[in-house]
Amino acid sequence: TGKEKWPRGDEKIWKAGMRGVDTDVASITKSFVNHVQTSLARQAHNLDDLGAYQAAALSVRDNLILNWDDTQLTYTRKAPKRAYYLSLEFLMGRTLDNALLNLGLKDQYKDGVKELGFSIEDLLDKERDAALGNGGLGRLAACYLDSSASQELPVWGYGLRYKYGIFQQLISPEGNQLEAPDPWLDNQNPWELPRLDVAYEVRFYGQAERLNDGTPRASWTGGQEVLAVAYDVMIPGCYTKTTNNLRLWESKPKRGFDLNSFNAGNYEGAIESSNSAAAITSVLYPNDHTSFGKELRLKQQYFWTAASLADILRRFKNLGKSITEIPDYIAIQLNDTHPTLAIPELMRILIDDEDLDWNKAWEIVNNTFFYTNHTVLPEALEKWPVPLMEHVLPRHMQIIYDINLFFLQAVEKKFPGDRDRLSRMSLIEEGFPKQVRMAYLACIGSKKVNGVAELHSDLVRTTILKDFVEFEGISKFGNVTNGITPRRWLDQCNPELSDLISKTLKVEKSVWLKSLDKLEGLLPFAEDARFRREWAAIKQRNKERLAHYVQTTLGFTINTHAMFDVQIKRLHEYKRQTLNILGVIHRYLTLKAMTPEARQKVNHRVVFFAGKAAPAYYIAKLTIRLIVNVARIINADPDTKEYLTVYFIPDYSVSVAEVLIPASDISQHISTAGTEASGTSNMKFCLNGGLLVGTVDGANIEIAESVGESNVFFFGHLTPDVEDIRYQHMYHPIPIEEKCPALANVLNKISGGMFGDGGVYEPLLKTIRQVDYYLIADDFDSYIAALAMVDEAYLDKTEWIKKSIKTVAKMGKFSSDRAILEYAESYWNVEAISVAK
Ligand code: OAK
Repeated sequence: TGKEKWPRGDEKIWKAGMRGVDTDVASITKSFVNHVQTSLARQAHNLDDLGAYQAAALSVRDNLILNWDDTQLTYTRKAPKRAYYLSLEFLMGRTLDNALLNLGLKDQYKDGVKELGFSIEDLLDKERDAALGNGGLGRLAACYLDSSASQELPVWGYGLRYKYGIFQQLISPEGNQLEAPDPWLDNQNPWELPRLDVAYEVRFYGQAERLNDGTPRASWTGGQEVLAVAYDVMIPGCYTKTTNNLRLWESKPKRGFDLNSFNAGNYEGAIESSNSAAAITSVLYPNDHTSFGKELRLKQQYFWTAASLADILRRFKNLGKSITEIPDYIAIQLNDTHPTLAIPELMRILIDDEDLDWNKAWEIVNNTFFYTNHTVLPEALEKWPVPLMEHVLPRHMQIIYDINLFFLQAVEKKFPGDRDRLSRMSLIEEGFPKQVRMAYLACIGSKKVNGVAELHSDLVRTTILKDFVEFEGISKFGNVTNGITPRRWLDQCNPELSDLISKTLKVEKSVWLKSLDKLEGLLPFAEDARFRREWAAIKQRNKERLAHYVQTTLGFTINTHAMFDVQIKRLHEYKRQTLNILGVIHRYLTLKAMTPEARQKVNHRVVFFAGKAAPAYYIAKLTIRLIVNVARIINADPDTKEYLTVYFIPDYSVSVAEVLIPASDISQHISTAGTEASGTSNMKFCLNGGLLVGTVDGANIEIAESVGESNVFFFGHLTPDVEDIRYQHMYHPIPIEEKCPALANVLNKISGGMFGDGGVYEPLLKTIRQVDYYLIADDFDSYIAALAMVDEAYLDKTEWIKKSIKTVAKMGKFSSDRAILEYAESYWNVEAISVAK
């Protein structure tokens, strides 16, 4: 009733019971043993590393839960404006190490488990990644949660609890990518709290009928109803009590199964409806930058946005405020267009359930949502077929039509008679079938729209949303350059470097990890020879750690005295892993043509690739096959293998990235100019002292502005030229032999069978020889020249280390703390709020 006395019984006894694990080693071991025996029902004599990991996790979790509880209570009592980050993907990776570091308990747990006969590293290694995302967009969401908690911002994430995350990647002996399911929940997940009592009904299909009673209301009935059940994941901030929440929804049938069908002997029918409900959150779609228009995907999007909004509004209603005050208490960030249905859904609630008039409802919606665009690639821009929408979400389709009508009326008023403009800007794209343009809906329904790096935000303003800028004014369209959390991407993945930085700056980690600009204090140490030696020694040990990983997982022995050159990211034509592997072949051919004496002067290089391809992306999979087979041939060539080797590391993941990134000397971010919205791994490499080889694209540009252009190896054509070059490809093509003989030679070697059956690669080679949409041939020579500059620079080890130090020193801007504070201050109007100790 809300009027009951709290707590029941004697408050003192309650308080005495509410305590976490004390942070001394003795208390930690006690709690560990207790969890082994009671929570896990296991014993000392049969406890393996997995069990020990679980016990450690449960013990750490005890403290997280108490912090989480205090945080949520503070939010409830103080009722600040809150922000909600809606993302279909959260690529969290592992949690235990991150939680230990954020709580400042790593050393104590290390000692504690050691006393009990375990090594903390072995335990950390037992944790499976929570891989509920494809790539950049999902990992960014995870970094933003970490930063929100660390900066004490009242932010919750909302997503889906997929039973299967991103597929596991296997590589067949021929070099083909094979996909296997990722049953990440099979060992139980200690980091989630099932909230079986927090559940909402979500409807699909059925009939929507306008009431036609002088209001815009309609009734939506029938169809399928499923249940959304909440699972909460605690998000600890760094050296703060603030522990935020990530709420993930699981779908369940509303009733166990249909008893009527069951009793009538229709067993399959009874089970089928229950299976169809469970299917909604069964698997993450493994597409990155492609939208397929599949019904189940649409159901995922609606299921998640409807449950999240219901939950957000229930919390808001507990405040006892008027419904029109929603924008004073709630900001909702849409992570790309995937949650755009939240816009018509909030309209539906305000109109059909709350009985507001259209304009009032639209004003509330318009002040509540914020939309971030993460790509300008046309194939990634979501469009939903109108017939599918009408079938699955009939009421929302009506609302979208109404939004469109009022919107186009306003456009017509501002630009009278401009029919072209109306059809360009319509939420409905004409065609067979008609389609709903989700980016446009997200744009007009939001208070602000932003891109994720300066160049990208400019492209959003001048290309895909140009008409909308002209109509709504430029001030609605901003930029928030992405960031990464320095907790995971420096302190956790590179502990030695993090310790050296603290020691050198004489600043506590609790301070500089949350004010990353402090890294600038490293600048003078670039001139300190002893410091440089320590810096280089750490890089060397990180290389050895990576070599050990490769040795134990793949069985290869790596030359750790070579330069480590890394490209790890989703496989995509625009990211141009092909350019890299073709460059490798070119280097190999050059080495082969040298005398043994000449070769001795060549910089030794180990090239690493890792990344997954969407299962249906044929060309991307072919690129993997090429890389694997080039590696097979080159690594076995006695003439050159000392100077050049290539590895494809299978099953790329957040935790694999944590091993690869600190070991790199250079990394490659070589997208065709104008195609990579931002990139975030570029930031991770630089923060770990690796230098960039890159195109003038995305956040590479801002990184170079910060660290100095002399510390980045740029190459390739610039964004404004790309369109003209593509035009030339179409209408005045130059044969590749003429345009780039070096590349033509490489392609011919592949066709000729140097790396196995050349015919296999024809479809891939054709994309370059014929259309070359991503400008491989146009950029090849300047790419090879950039790599030559890298070789040249690497000869002078002292200068190289100076570059590395200066780069790290200037990376402060790229902390996701800076980015999330920009969202909080300039977009959401949400303030930090501290949780009493
Ligand atoms: C995935 C699916 C649809 C639309 C965008 C994406 C995506 O992952 N975009 C990536 O977002 C990252 C975070 O903003 C950027 O750093 C990448 O450049 C961008 O490709």
